[in-house]
Amino acid sequence: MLQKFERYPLTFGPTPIEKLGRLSEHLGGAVELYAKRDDCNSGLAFGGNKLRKLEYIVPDAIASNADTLVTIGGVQSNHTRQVAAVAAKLGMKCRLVQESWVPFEDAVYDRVGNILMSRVMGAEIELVDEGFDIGIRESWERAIEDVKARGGKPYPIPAGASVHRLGGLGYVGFAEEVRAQEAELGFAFDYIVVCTVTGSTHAGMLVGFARDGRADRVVGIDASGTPAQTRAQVMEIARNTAALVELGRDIADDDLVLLEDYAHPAYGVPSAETNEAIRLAARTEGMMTDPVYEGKSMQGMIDLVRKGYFPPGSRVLYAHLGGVPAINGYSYVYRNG
Ligand code: 1AC
Repeated sequence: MLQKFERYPLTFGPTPIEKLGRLSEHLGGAVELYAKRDDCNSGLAFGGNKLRKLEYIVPDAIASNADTLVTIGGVQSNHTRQVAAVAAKLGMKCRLVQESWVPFEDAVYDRVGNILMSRVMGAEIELVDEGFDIGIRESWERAIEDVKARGGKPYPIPAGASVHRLGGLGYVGFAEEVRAQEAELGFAFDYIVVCTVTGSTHAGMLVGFARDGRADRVVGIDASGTPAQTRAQVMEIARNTAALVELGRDIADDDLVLLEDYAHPAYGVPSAETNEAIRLAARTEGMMTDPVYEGKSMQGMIDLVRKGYFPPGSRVLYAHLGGVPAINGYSYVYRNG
C-alpha cells in the first residue's frame, strides 16, 4: 500500500512482537496478550511511534529545503522529543512549542524526561501557558512565523505529526508489518489495542487493517479526555489517508472503536487504575509504560480482559507506542514504586 511513498529510514526495521505470558496468566489465562514493541524501534533518543510517521514526512521536509523543524506538544511531549532527535540526525534546527497541556504539578516536570532530552539535543524550546487542545494552535503558527522572520525556512509538523498530509502513512505500514509477522507466527491477532489522542496512529491502523477487514478490531483507548474531538480527528485523518493510499473503500464511522472510560481524571493525569496497570505490566513483564499514554491503554486492555470484552481464546496485540521518558515527570507519584 505504501510503495509509491518515499521513506527516510529512522527506525531499526520491523519491531518485535513479544508474548506477555505472565500478564496473560495473571489475568486468568483465557486471553493471550502480546505486545508490539514500537517503544524499542530506534536508536533516536529512545524511539517511539512518531518516528514511524516521520519516516514518511522527512523526505518532504528535505525536498522543501527547510532548515528548521517546527512542532508542538505538551511539556512532556514524546512527539517533540522525537522531532528534536530527527532534526539533530538530519542536521536541521528544531523549534519546539511546549504548552501546559497537563494539569499536574511535580517539582521537576519541566526539567526531566522528554523535555530534558530535547534540550540536550539542541532544540529551541518555548514554554507556553495554554491548556490541552489537539487542534491547530496559535502558538505553533506564531513560532512558524517567527522562524521566517529570523530568516529561517520552517517545516511545520503539527502535534503528533497527526494532521500532516502524510501523518497516517506510518501506521498503515505498521499493519502491513503485523500481517507479515502473522504469516511467520502462523496466526492472526483478533484485536489490536492502541492509545489514541491526536489520532494518526489509530487512523493509520484503521486504514492498514481495513485491507483485511479488521478496521473495527483496532480498539482505541482514548487518553485525551476530549473524545469527540479525537474521534473527529481520527476519522478525518483515516479518510484522507485511505484516499492517499487508494484503499478502494471508505472508512465508515462504525469502523472506529474508541473507548472513553480510561482517560479520567484528565489528559496526562494518571488515575489509581492507571497506576495499578503501570505497576502490573512492570511487575509481571518488566515492561514500562507511562502515565500519559501507554499506562492508560494498558489500563484499558487489562480492564477489558477482566470484563470479558475479548472472547476466550482471543489473541490481543497491545501496540506499545513508547513514551516512557515522561514517567520521570511524575517522580512523586512513583516515589515508593
Ligand atoms: C500528543 C502528540 C503526542 C505527544 O507525544 O506530544 N502524542
